[in-house]
Amino acid sequence: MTSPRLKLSDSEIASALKTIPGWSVEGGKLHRRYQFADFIEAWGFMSSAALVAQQMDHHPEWSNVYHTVTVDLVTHDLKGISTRDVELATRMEALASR
Ligand code: H2B
Repeated sequence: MTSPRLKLSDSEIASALKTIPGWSVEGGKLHRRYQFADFIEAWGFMSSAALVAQQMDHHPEWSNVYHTVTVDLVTHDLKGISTRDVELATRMEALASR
């Protein structure tokens, strides 16, 4: 069901970042701050992303303040950024732009 988790090298991370505009690396984690129109849009995004995260067995570090959702993705078991972080970021992009 779930895709493999492969830890990425710095150069692999650099090329992956080109596929997910808006994301950067902060403190060794994939990072993005989403701004929605209002709280309910932010919460709707978090609800749908939570279902995807659970399905992937991959859980974000995130927080919400009003219409802002701040996301950090890292693979704790591998102590670094993995293919699954990139996959979750890609899926979050699709959800955020709906
Ligand atoms: N999420 C994240 N972000 N990193 C992990 O290493 C991780 C996870 N591990 N979700 C998963 C759960 C694992 O510990 C369980 C047992 O599947």
